[in-house]
Amino acid sequence: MNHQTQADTFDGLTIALSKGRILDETLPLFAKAGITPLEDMNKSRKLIFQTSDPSVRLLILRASDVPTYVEHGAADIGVAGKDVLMEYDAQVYELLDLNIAKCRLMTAGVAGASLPNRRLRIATKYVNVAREYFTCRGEQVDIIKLYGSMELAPLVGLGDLIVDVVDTGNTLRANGLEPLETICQVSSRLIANPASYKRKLAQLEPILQILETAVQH
Ligand code: PRT
Ligand code: MG
Repeated sequence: MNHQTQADTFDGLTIALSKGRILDETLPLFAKAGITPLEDMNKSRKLIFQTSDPSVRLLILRASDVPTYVEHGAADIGVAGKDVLMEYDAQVYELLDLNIAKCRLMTAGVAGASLPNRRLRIATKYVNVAREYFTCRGEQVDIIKLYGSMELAPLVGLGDLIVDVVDTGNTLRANGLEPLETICQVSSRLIANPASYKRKLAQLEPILQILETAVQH
């Protein structure tokens, strides 16, 4: 099903990306497939970018909105972290592990602190991931939903533990926290709208082949 607006007459390939580390690591991959934005995406305030390939355009979204745009066909393909895909469970195809923006979903708590002997409170933006993780371990917890700066929460008594993505762990340590358990490894994935994948396969296939080769080397 395609929910694009009447005003949107573009019939090429629309690719959803997010600013920051995913953009920085994805653009060199798409460049190998001949797709380069016509202006510097990190400097511009625009949200839609034409590329060197007139039949391909790029969208810049919040990382957590990428699966939603792709699920609804507003973007044909996109790049999203496995953490985001696990949390939001969008109906999209996961085509390729791009092996970029790698990190881990982890639990973390105040360094050296012992956990209280009662039902734990978990502060996180990954509420579904956290609930499933603790349920699988047979632990009943209360989840507190946050939208960012999770590292602050346990320092001021909002939750006993956090669930967040961790790369070097420097942000945790800078805030007096320590990483505890790894929930899973995370990398960014190329995702596709199922209908777009069938309808635009001819345009997609050569791009997929180049990306596949690029991430193997
Ligand atoms: O910022 P916004 O709320 O819009 O969204 P976001 O923070 O989810 O987006 P962004 O661009 O920061 O991250 C996009 C994706 O990058 C995530 O969904 C992950 O898949 C992936 N990724 C890889 C990371 C990291 N590494 C990472 N280190 N996302 C976030 N971080 C954070 C980490 O939580 C810590 O606060 O970066 C900070 C530095 O990490 P350390 O451990 O190296 O100190
Ligand atoms: Mg961020």
